[in-house]
Amino acid sequence: MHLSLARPAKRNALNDALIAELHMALAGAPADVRAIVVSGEGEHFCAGLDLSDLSERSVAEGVLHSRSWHAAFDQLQFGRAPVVVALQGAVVGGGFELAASAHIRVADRTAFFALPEGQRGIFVGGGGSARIPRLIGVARMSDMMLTGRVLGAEEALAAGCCSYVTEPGAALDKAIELARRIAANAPLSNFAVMHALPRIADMAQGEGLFVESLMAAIAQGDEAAKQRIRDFLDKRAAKVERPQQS
Ligand code: 1HE
Repeated sequence: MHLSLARPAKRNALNDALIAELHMALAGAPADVRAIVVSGEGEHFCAGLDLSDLSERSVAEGVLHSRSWHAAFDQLQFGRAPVVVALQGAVVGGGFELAASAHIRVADRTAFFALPEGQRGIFVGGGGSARIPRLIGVARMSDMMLTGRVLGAEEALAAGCCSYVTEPGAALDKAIELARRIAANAPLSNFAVMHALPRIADMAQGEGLFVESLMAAIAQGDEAAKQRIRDFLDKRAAKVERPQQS
């Protein structure tokens, strides 16, 4: 399944309607969807919160607004299938928060990552303070928010903002290629990576190891695992290959 942010004239800035549509599209994903690609139309992935939406919100309305982003991005992270996001140009503020909710981030060389909330007098509200430090650490996120530091694609790769960098214009193709690979995995393995792995990583080690054992036993018991292991032993499955030297 492919979802695209389609407000290029506003650099795909996220207003209430777009957040609601994203949430509904993810929640309504067909039961047989195996991988999801999210991209943005135009030269920029996403300019973050639509600042013209911010105007006169009470404190309580502000909390509810942020919670609506949390619900949408939780649906992205903990939905039916892994999400690969294709990034170009601005990956800024709420756009970075959206990208941080995905399972894999592919950026092209035009991508730049920033958290201008500090300059705008606001704070992250789309889950960024919970998710972005898990990618790049509290120190780097603090630097980006306090000083307005902008990371280019290569710097972002080294920092952990994204996992792949492509030539300009090639991020979507690469994201689709990765999504096809994900879709070929056993669904229960993908489920474990999406739903068990981040929770185990948040647990104390003892509890985490126990939940890992449960998840491993559940996955192994599935017919798909038994079949795949038989295929390997019968030399019908691909070997693990060395990466190609560049
Ligand atoms: C917008 C927005 C927006 C563009 N809200 N309208 N986000 C920011 O602080 C980023 C603000 N945007 C930018 O810095 C730039 O627009 C970009 C670097 C993303 C793109 O630059 P550029 O030169 O390609 O486009 P532009 O001419 O600045 O913008 C084109 C139009 O989009 C223009 O409107 P127009 O009617 O004059 O054509 C802009 O006003 C509009 N536009 N970005 C509203 N963000 C849950 S908390 C999350 C908190 C945050 O996300 S804070 C970060 C907010």
